[in-house]
Formats: sequence, structure tokens, C-alpha cells
Amino acid sequence: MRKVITYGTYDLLHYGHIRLLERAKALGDYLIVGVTADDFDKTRGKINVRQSLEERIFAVMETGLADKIIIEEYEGQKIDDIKRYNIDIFTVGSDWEGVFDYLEEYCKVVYLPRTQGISSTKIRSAESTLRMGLVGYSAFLNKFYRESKYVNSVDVVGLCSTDLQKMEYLKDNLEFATDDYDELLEQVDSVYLHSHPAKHFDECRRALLRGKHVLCESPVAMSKEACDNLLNLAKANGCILMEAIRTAYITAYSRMLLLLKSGRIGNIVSVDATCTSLSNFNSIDYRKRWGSLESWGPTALLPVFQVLGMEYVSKHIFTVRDEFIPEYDLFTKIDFTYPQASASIKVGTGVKSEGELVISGTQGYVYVPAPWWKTDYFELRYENPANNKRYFYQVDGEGIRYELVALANAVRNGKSDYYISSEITREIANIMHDFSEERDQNR
Ligand code: C2G
Repeated sequence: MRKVITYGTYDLLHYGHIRLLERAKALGDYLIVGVTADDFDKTRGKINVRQSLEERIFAVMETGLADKIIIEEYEGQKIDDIKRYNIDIFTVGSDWEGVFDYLEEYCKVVYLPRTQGISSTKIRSAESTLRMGLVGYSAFLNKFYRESKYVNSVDVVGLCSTDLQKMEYLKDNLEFATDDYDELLEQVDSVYLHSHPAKHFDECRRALLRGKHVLCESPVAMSKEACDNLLNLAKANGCILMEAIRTAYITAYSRMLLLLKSGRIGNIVSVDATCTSLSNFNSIDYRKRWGSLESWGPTALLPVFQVLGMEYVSKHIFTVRDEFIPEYDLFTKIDFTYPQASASIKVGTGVKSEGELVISGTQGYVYVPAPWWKTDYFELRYENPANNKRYFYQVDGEGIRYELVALANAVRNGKSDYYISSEITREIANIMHDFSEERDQNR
């Protein structure tokens, strides 16, 4: 029996894929098809895959051409599979000509002519892309725009900024730029808000009222009531309101959460998150400054709320303010007490510390080194170091492109809180409210 193997993503299965499978089958008597796992596709840069692994496997199975279907999960797996299944022929489309010549050492390699005129990318792009407008004044928007080029279902077309003269790069690359938010809203389907937190609520509200989808830097609002107002507006208008905490969309972080939920370190007793980045505080126009809790609070709070929930018994806020402009906290520490656990966040744009995340459990702990919020790596550590485990998941672009893919999927599916629940969004807004109350009382 001559055994053939081939691999692919097989997203949105089309006749190009089917013709490949038919010709692969005809090369021998038994065909194994390796369908790539989501993580593996992500690490090799395929972030726009629309269907789940299960959907893609089912579609290949439905063709009736595969005698066996396996999942391709890691670099180098092809060699393992060729040995394990005694493969005679490896085949793949001619777009991979030469890439797999190294497999000649293990079996015959055949490149089959690729079917012209059809691809999953073409099918995806045929679907409506989201026209997006950027709002803000930070150079971060340049990075965001560059990252958006990797996402084929989002098209960043416009900019609204109070600092247009500083945004030369974006003005050169976008369809239009304006300082008038309403003008921007008329020309887009969605906005990414990176303006000052004090403006988020109003800008979210105006966009949602006009039926525009919103990706907004956290905090989206400065109180639970205001947050509820936005969430209800989004629901009433059939729009997506998504919080842009990039960490939530990074594979390593989300895989870590899954390991915690599976009990790998026992019962979680403590979550300690630190995020600092010394900003040139004094050189920034005070009206544009983000305080420490505004800048880093949502990110640091994310693992606390996602791991321990929001039913804390009490919290204590400690903050160090800028001596000249007391509205701005140089450093804030919040300690949470839960019935059977504790949590602490330390955030600072005027203080430097070790930006690590440590999650402590009754059988071990998770250690995520700085900068944990955009990590590609974490460790599970135990009493016996021989049992320690290290995990690596490639991250490209600090998570921005994954965040945009999540937004496009949320708009398509009409559901946004798969990564960050609306309860967490509300509680972050609540913390902001309590913080500003405390600040005003202690002024
Ligand atoms: N294909 C084709 N004609 C097309 C599109 C795809 O012959 N118009 C072939 C590809 O060459 C590949 C298979 O169909 O052999 C699956 O294509 P994809 O799902 O795009 O996956 P790809 O990443 O190209 O698969 O490690 C090997 C890769 O996984 C190959």
C-alpha cells in the first residue's frame, strides 16, 4: 500500500483545496491529511483564518478523500509523521516548491500545480472589510496602522486627531485625516479610540449612536453607570463595543489562563501584577497625560479579574501623586482581599519596577517575566524544579493584529465579550470611579 501525506489549513474549503486532495489521493492508495492547529497557523503568521480547527477538519472529512486526518501542531512534525505512518510520498501545492525538499531524506516529495484563481484569502477579502478610523494623538497609532495591514478584514482609512501636524506618517498613508470627530464617523464603519481616557465615554457614545463599531483603549468609561450606558447602547444599535487590552488577545496569556483553570497549580491564592513604564511625564502637555492607573490599571487588573473574579470583599488603594499636578498618579497600588485569596496590582508611569506577573497556587505558581503583558513565554514552577514547565507562543506586534482579528470576528458574529467579558469592563470602570473618588477626597 502506497501511503501519501499532505498538510494544510483548509480554511473556507474551496475547489483549489479539493483538486489538491484529489490529486494527492491519486498518487497512492492511502491519504493522510494534516490540518493545521490554530496556534500553529498563528505562529507561522496565518492570523486571518476564519474557521475553527474543528470546522476545517470536518470540511476535509466531508470530501471523503482523506483516509485519515491528523492535526499539525508544531514545527518539524512532518518528519515525525512521515516516520510514524511509514509515508511513501509527501505532497503539497506548487506554491511551496522547494520549501519541503528536505523531506526527500525520508520519502518522495511531489509538488502539485496550484489551482489558479482561487484562495481562502480571496474568499475572505470578498467579504466586506471593516472601514476603520483612528482617533488620538499618540505615535502608537502609527504602530497600530502598520499592524492593521496584516488583517485582511479591517481597512484603516481615516484619522481624527487634535495633533494633525504631528501625524505626518498617517496623513501620508490614509484616505483622509480630520480634527472633526463627526466628519470621521461619517466615513467609517468602526473606530479605534486611543484618545485621552476622559474622552472615551463621549467618543464611544457618539460612535455607537451612529451605528459604528468601537474598539476603545481601556477604560472605556469612568464609572459602572457610564459603562452600562455604553453597553446598552451597543446592544440596542447592534454594534460591537470592544475593550482594547491587547494582552487578552495574546496566545501565551490566554493559554496560561486555560492551564490555571485546569488546576495545574492547585487553588489560586494570590495574583500579583506589576506594570510600569517611565514616561517623560514633564514633557507631555498635562491635558494629554494619562495617569498610572489610566495607563496600566486595566492591563494589570485583567488577570486579577479573569483568575479571581470580581467578588472581592475589600480593596485598598495607595497612590503617589505628582506634586505639581495632583490629578496624576505617579504610582498606584491596589490590594484586593477575596474570601480565600488576595491580589495586588502595582502600576506606574512615574515609577520603575519589575513588570512581572506571579500567580500563586497551592501546588505551584505561574511566573511570567517582564514585560508580562506582551509575553510570548511563561513558566509553571513547582516545589521540585524538575517538574517545572516552560511554554512559548510566538507573539507578533504586541497583540494588536490579534485584537483586530478578534474585532472583525466579533462584528461578523455579533458577539464581543469572548476575550474580555462585559462584567470585567464594568468592574474596571468601577475601579476608575473609586480611584477618582479617593483622589478627590484626599486632595
Ligand atoms: N492549494 C492549491 N490551490 C489553491 C489553494 C491551495 O493547490 N488555489 C493547495 C495548497 O498548495 C496546499 C493545500 O491546497 O497544498 C492547502 O492550502 P492552504 O489551506 O492554503 O494551506 P497551506 O498553508 O498552503 O498548506 O506546511 C504546509 C502548509 O500547511 C501547506
